[in-house]
Amino acid sequence: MSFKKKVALVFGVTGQDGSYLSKLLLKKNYQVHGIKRRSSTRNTERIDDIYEDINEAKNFYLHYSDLSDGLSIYHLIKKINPDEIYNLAAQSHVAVSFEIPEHTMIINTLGTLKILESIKIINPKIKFYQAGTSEMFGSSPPPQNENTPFYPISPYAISKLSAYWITINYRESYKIFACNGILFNHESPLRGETFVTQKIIKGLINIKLGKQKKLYLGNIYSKRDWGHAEDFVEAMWKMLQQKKPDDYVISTGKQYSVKDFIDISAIKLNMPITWRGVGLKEKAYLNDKVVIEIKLKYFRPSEVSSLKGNYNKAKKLLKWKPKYDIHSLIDDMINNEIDNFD
Ligand code: NAP
Ligand code: G4F
Repeated sequence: MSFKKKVALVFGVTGQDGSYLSKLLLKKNYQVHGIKRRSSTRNTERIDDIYEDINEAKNFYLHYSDLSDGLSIYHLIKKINPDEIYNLAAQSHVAVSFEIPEHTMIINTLGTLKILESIKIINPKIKFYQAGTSEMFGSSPPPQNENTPFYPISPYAISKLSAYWITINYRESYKIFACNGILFNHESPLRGETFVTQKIIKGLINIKLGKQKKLYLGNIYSKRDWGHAEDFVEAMWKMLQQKKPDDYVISTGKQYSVKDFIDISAIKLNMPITWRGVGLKEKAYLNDKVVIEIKLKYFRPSEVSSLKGNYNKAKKLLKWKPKYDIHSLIDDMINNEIDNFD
């Protein structure tokens, strides 16, 4: 008996989630195609290890494209004709979206439209996953679930909410198996360096080992529901294996402030910091030396102050729950950073 290998196409393969998802799919014996965009420096660091594994490398293919380039998206989908498409590609930084709102919309919103329109024309049987976000809830108070009203308050969140509705529209109008994941923050050792968790971990370790004097941050009182990317990509895959397409909140159900994240990390690193001052003058001290300062430039024009997801629907229908908690997440990030410290 021979089984046909499933084929997946991953947009955003070079990102944090793209790397974890590709590895998961390869373990499940998929053939994985990834879209990478042209850049002047290498952008494949997060997936280089796949090529080093002979078994994985033979099922892994990279192609150049870009979410701004509708024709290349169309031609690749036609050539590969995958069973499943995961759209993880995005201008994913909320603060940056205030600086480049037009680009954020073009990539996050119209890019999603380009993929779905190609699926509609080429093969509406291709299943589609859209990377939605808890940022879409914006100023709607926690706990947030699939029925919570959306109130996006950044260009990023608005671009993603529009992509969310485009995905639903193609599901309802053309019967495409299209799902929105509404994922709360998820981190890992592969998290980009300008997101707050990785900035804190790297900053504290650099300070401890004498490579950096201070860490500068913005609003340390906003609260997030932080999970681990390894857990969350499994939920993406599970959504596409259901009988019916649907939308799901994926989260841990626990909430911590940025300051909590700093304090937990500092304790784990054996750095007994103390806080003094308020507002922009609040500072963290280590042995009477200032190690963390607050900088106005890291504040956003509008801030999502409180996110905490209720993932009951995913637990019930996808049989999904997170394995990592905040402690095992931070341990993983710290251990990885220390192992790779140079
Ligand atoms: P990430 O690390 O920033 O990765 C984004 C990916 O998109 C990268 O591969 C990037 O390529 C690619 N990309 C950016 N612009 C592109 C373009 N114009 N054309 C093609 N590819 C482009 O993000 P992530 O944390 O893995 O998140 C994955 C997705 O989930 C994103 O859509 C994000 O918005 C969404 N999301 C993330 C979280 C989270 O907490 N991580 C939560 C909810 C939703 P380069 O490597 O070349 O930059
Ligand atoms: O790490 P962040 O930049 O993540 P944010 O804005 O919550 O967005 C991430 O999660 C979303 C899901 O909810 C994704 F859709 C999105 O793609 C991205 O992955 O900031 C977290 C919090 C914010 O409140 C921010 O204001 O940390 C605060 N913060 C304080 N100081 C900082 C800093 N954020 C960053 N990036 N840098 C700082 O220095």
